[in-house]
Amino acid sequence: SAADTTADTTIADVRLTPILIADPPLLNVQGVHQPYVPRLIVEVETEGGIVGVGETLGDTTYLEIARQLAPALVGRRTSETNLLPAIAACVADVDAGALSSPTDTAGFRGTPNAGKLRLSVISAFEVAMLDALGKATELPVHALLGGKVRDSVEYSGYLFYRWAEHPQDDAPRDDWGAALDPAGIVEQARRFHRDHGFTSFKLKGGVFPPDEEAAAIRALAEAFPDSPLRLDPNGGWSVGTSLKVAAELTGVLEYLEDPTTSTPGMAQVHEGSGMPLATNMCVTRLGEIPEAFTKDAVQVVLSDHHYWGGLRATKELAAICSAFGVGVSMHSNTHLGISLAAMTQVAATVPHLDYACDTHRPWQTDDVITVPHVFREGRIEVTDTPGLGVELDRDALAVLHERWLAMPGMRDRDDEAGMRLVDPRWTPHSSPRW
Ligand code: GKR
Ligand code: MG
Repeated sequence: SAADTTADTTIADVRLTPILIADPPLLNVQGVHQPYVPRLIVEVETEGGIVGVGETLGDTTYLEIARQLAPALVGRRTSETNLLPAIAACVADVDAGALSSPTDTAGFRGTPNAGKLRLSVISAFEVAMLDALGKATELPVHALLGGKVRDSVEYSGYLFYRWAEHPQDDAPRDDWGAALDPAGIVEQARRFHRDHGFTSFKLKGGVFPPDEEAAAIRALAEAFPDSPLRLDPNGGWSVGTSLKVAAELTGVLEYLEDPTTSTPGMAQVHEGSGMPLATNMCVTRLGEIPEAFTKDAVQVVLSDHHYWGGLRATKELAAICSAFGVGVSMHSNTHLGISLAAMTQVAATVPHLDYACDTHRPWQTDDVITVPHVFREGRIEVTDTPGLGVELDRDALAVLHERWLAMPGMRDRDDEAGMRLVDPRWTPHSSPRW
């Protein structure tokens, strides 16, 4: 009845559970992943008792914003996701200190600002509201976004240089071994291919001198001649170095991702090399689009619903990209199954998604859903189950929250601090490393 529907879509309670998830010692331009990474799980419960779930970054700043936003949603309808930015702007203050922190995870998404942090929090609320709304209306989230245009979404195998183990004695261990040279990277790709069927690969660069990373790409090209390949040094190179690597790897890479920082720098690299460039660092909010697109600085934008403010915002971004003939792919951070479900649902609705999406998920041994996803031939099937099609595993959630309570030192991702345990003189690189 109409009364039941109102009860099912009116928000009665919002619960926030910060967690720590295990992460291997993956290397990047800023340092190394620490043994645990914070995430935030959001539950939105309706008056009718329907629970929707969302997941986003869980560092302290994000958590503070979420704590301010959560109570303001009680009494709203789960369908009112368009109001989230305005509500967040009214209720959520962002501590200026957090914005200038060199260790904020936002370092990988350009300069941090209050608006970007709020959007990342909003994304988890939007997803949780859509999950609840989908369950109330018996529709999958993709149907709430206009319906899927594909039945499965392709992901790329995300390769990292890595140590065999973390330097901390009590850190979780795995059986991957170290990958510190081309042979190690190829071996990692073979395991990803064997276990998950990935046929597209991305190598996280910015770790070793560029010619060593180019050699790893060549070795991958030889081992997987039909696979699209990408290299992402997270802005670790100068324009000159980027031009040199781009020239060397033309025809070998599908695209080069954020070789250098700044829109003018990216524009110079593309103009001088013709190499397609992708970014999750220089186009990170709508205001950065006009300069980047008119200067032809980027040819592929890596959307990320956590960064852009949710699933609807991701679709809007994709539409703008399409108007400018710019491609869309998907960026990822360390994440669990709720995020993977949300990424898959929105990716299923984007017409011109011409590249395999990034995901860190295969590196995570934890999850908070009862039936973790399985990659088949590198793809995740787009479920038609109402909402996101996942169920919260409350026991697992409780364990990971206990870990968060027990380890206050891990509540903010800090790759630089991780590296300083091994190299005390390690400092963040404010200028290109190479
Ligand atoms: O997990 O080390 C990492 C990545 O470097 C991540 O933080 C980046 O945001 O995956 C990301 C990227 O594509 O730049
Ligand atoms: Mg990137």
